[in-house]
Amino acid sequence: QTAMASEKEAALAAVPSDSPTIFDKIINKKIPSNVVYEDDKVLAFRDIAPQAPTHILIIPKVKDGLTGISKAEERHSEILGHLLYTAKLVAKQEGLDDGFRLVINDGPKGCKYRLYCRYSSLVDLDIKILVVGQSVYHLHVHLLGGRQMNWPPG
Ligand code: IU
Repeated sequence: QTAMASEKEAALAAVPSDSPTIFDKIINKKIPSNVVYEDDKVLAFRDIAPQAPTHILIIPKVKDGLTGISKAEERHSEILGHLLYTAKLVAKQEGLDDGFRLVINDGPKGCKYRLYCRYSSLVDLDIKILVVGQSVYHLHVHLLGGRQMNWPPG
């Protein structure tokens, strides 16, 4: 642990684009992640900023234009079904027998939240980021559980 701790605040508004995202590096294992389920079509890993005791992202390994659910075409029906079926399998694997929530945020108005990250590998840095909108343009299904979920979600 580093002795010095500093704090930085930034705003992140990701631009919708079909370019590779950090999720490609997670799929290719260039960036480590906590994988909980994997098959030839999908990957499920723990969210780095969990919003519930269980917070897992389920993503297609091949993006095929699916930057978000709003870009879905008829040809994506099979992978979309497989993502939801995988969410059910992972929920079971995580012991979420009393309930859970699946979320897909889409586009600039799909989501807004304050994210707190701690980077301690090189420097001890706390970062507060105001995330406005979907932040990673590679379709992902959030699986949230382990606590009572509220409605409306805000
Ligand atoms: P979105 O608003 O649905 O686009 O949120 C993206 C999610 O991806 C968010 O919950 C982040 O904490 C999460 N995430 C991650 O788990 N690992 C990463 O390297 C990055 C984002 I960047």
